[in-house]
Amino acid sequence: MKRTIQNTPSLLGLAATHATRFSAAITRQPANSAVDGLRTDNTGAVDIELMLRQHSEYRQALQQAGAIVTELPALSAYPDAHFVEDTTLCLPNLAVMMRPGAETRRGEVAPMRKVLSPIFENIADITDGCIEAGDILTTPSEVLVGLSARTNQTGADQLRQILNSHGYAMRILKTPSDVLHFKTDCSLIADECILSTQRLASNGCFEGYQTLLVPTGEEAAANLIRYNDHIIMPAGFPKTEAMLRAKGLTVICVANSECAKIDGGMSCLSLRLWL
Ligand code: CIR
Repeated sequence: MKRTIQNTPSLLGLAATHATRFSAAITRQPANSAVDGLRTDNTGAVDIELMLRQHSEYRQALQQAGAIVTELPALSAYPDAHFVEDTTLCLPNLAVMMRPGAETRRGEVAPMRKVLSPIFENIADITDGCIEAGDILTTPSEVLVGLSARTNQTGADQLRQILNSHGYAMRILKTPSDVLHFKTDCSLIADECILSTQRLASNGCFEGYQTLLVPTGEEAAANLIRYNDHIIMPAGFPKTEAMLRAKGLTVICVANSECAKIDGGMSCLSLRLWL
């Protein structure tokens, strides 16, 4: 049964599970080459200085939410490498290294594996097909994977095998065709509540969850993160911000104009984990 929250702040209360409660985060400094990051539309030149300032604000927001942040050095050979989320699915006691569908991004994975090896007891690798973790939404009870131009059935099937062998349930869904990643259009905002665009939620994929729809015209606000008891969202979406605050959530807004030009949002910029 699909439920839509009307006015129940208590349902969005304190973060309690591995899907919302973390202690650490990993980010990577944008390289000067980030101006050449992959993009679907040309919405203007990227201002690298401004991107660096916005990235620094993003790290501060994570710290304000309680994260110990490790900032990795820029990788100039990989213009999209600061979108660290796409390289790895992090779960308690398990990291799964992705195999990006974008060939120019495949080389980002090995350096991240090196960083994570001392942290995770179990590390698995996607070796067949392709999958980017921007297409993966972790909830307390399952892992949702949206097939997209970057994530195919073969990659998703291999991930399912890995996850099932570690006791995690996984469900395969579809990302709308004109949307880059599954999580471009949705976020977990509380342990049982998903914020989604209408176009994604309308296919019924979130049945069983409380769902909150992003106000029309603010679809780009659907990608945000819940980190402990804070929501970190992009600045410039007043209706979404007001809606979340009205539900009792503590919101931090971070300017994201420059990453947005190369299709990056709040979740892409960090790996969230437990140390
Ligand atoms: C790309 O196209 O791969 C990057 N320019 C943006 C990646 C955004 N990552 C994400 O949504 N998880």
